[in-house]
Amino acid sequence: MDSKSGSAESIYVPEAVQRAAKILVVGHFAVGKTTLIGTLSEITPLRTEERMTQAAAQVDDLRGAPDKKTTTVALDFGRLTLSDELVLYLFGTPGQQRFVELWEDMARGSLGALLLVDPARLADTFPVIDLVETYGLEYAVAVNSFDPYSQHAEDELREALDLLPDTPVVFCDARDQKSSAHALITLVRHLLTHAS
Ligand SMILES: Nc1nc2c(ncn2[C@@H]2O[C@H](COP(=O)(O)OP(=O)(O)O)[C@@H](O)[C@H]2O)c(=O)[nH]1
Ligand SMILES: [Mg+2]
Repeated sequence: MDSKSGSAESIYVPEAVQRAAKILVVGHFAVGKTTLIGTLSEITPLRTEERMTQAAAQVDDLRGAPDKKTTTVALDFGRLTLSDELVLYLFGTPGQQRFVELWEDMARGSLGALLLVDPARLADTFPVIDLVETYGLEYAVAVNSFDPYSQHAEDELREALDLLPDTPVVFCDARDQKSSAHALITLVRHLLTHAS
């Protein structure tokens, strides 16, 4: 897969594409959703980021990302052609609880979710897992490791997040195309095994 190949950015979906799938990229504030979609999307992602005001800084916990200046107010949108016939539409969905109503719309018709997790802020992931489960979405966990020196064992993480044994866990760097693609493909494989 080489999504950024071609002389110019391919804006239009090739005619051969028969299937489109909607995938959500979910996770708490500042876990890397916008970064991952930007890394993977073959079109310039549509972003609805806004500069954070001091008021939002009170609401959005900045402990893990003190330099973060923008926050996703609605969603990110990107596109990735996986094969000649299958195109994925990626929707980055904010994890903040105040966006709960959005989930209702976003979850409709989506195949599943890639749940981004920062192992240093596991507690922030619980409400997001609740949302994913409330809307009955199949998901895979992508651990976006911000601290290269901290090693997190997969089984500890599974236990902490109380994951089902067949929920995939994959480690990734949202800034890296190969790594992010691997995480997404892990989700798609999981979804395919559950589709029948
Ligand atoms: N070190 C590191 N920083 C990252 C990684 N992914 C995202 N970031 C940074 O973390 C911050 C929050 O990421 P962002 O994609 O905006 O998070 P979002 O709120 O989930 O959309 C940004 O400054 C990113 O550049 C990663 O894998 N490693
Ligand atoms: Mg964002």
